[in-house]
Amino acid sequence: MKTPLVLLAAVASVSAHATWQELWVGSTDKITECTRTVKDNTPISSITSGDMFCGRSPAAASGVCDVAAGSSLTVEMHQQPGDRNCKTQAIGGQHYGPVLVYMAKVADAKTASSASWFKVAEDGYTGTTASWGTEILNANCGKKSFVVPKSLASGNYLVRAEALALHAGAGNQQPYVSCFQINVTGGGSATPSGVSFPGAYKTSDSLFTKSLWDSSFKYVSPGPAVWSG
Ligand SMILES: *[C@@H]1O[C@H](CO)[C@@H](O)[C@H](O)[C@H]1NC(C)=O
Ligand SMILES: [Cu+2]
Repeated sequence: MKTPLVLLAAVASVSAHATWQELWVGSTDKITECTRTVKDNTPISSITSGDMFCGRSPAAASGVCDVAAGSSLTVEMHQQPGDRNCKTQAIGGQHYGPVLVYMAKVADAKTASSASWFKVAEDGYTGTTASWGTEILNANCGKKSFVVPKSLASGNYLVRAEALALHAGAGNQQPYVSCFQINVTGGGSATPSGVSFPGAYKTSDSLFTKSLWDSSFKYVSPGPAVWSG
């Protein structure tokens, strides 16, 4: 009786899709005040899709959250809108893959529709059990914290959170992306140059051409190195 098991597994993996939803500024829960909320928890169809910019049909938020340069931000992912129950995995099933956070300076965080992104955080894979970024995310109730570099110039930015699930094998990546609208205050003079989305990832990148289930799989960080200021 193998068929029912296969069907169960398929259902579980569908319901395990997820979205980035909430933002914390330091210890203040901003909920979705500054979140460009995406349409639903379905992954982006391809790493070269236009949806790689800020996710699938995002709605601009009414808010722009002030964040002091050098302080902490936390992005938060869950399977269903508004369900922050830590008993439910943030991104369930076997959604193994890195968790990445990018930022980009923009003129107006509420309206920006193009940007040059630099990477501020990455939980990749160190080759051991439970060391995938998505597994670390699940262990932290969907929360990924990072520091807004102290030297970064003040002004409006988009924060782009990404979980890049690789479990479906070579050529079948499942990117989950949302953006957050922030205003960096008290910053320095750094204006790091960046990459575009779509554009930063190529289907020919080694991370995407070999299945993580292959014994010779090696984790190669997608996109640029982390810029820490
Ligand atoms: C960003 O912060 C600066 C400094 O506090 C403030 O003058 C400016 O109005 C803020 N901009 C937005 C869009 O919130
Ligand atoms: Cu999924």
